[in-house]
Amino acid sequence: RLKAVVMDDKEMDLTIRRMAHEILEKLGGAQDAVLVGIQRRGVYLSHRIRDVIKSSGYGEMGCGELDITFYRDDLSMMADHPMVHSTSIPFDITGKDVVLVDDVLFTGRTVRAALDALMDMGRPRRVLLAVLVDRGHRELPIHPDVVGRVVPTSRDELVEVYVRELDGRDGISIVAK
Ligand code: 3GP
Ligand code: 5GP
Ligand code: MG
Repeated sequence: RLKAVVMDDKEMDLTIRRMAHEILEKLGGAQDAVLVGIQRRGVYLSHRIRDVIKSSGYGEMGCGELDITFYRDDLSMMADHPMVHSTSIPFDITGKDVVLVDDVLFTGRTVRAALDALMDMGRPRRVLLAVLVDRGHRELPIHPDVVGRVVPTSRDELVEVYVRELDGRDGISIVAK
């Protein structure tokens, strides 16, 4: 089932640190900017990025969450109709730079749904997309601004992202579905 290890815990830590600094570089600092993590692992990644930015002396960015629930339970079809289910964004995003954070970018439909939800909440000045893994197979004109690793995959593969908060360890693997 395991096909390849993409990153171990040390590489993932370095990658997240680099992504945090790339976000700072693209934003020109952290002022008037917020992080919004998408569902489970994107939320933990957004917290990691916030912590790196804070410990680099750029202040504590606000962190929100978008909880996206798929209304199909067939895993291979899950990405077809992503819907934003519930959200916790405890600040006004109008006029802010919003950094959307997700673990894996695949078809882009989740990000599209997330953008819809964001636009319902306010009018961000700008939205950037940061993803730990871009596995390809886009079905919409959505492109990440900050990428941890481009991982070419086939459709019958799955990228498993482990975060210590949920999985007890950090890392990324490719597995056969
Ligand atoms: P995660 O964000 O916590 O990683 O997409 C919803 C959840 O389903 C994600 O949780 C993701 O890990 C998991 N998932 C695993 N494989 C797939 C897949 O091929 N497509 C989709 N849409 N989700 C997947
Ligand atoms: P998309 O909507 O771009 O097709 O899929 C993005 C969402 O589905 C992400 O939030 C991600 O969690 C999940 N996803 C899609 N493919 C994979 C995958 O191969 N591995 C993991 N871990 N998540 C995936
Ligand atoms: Mg995700």
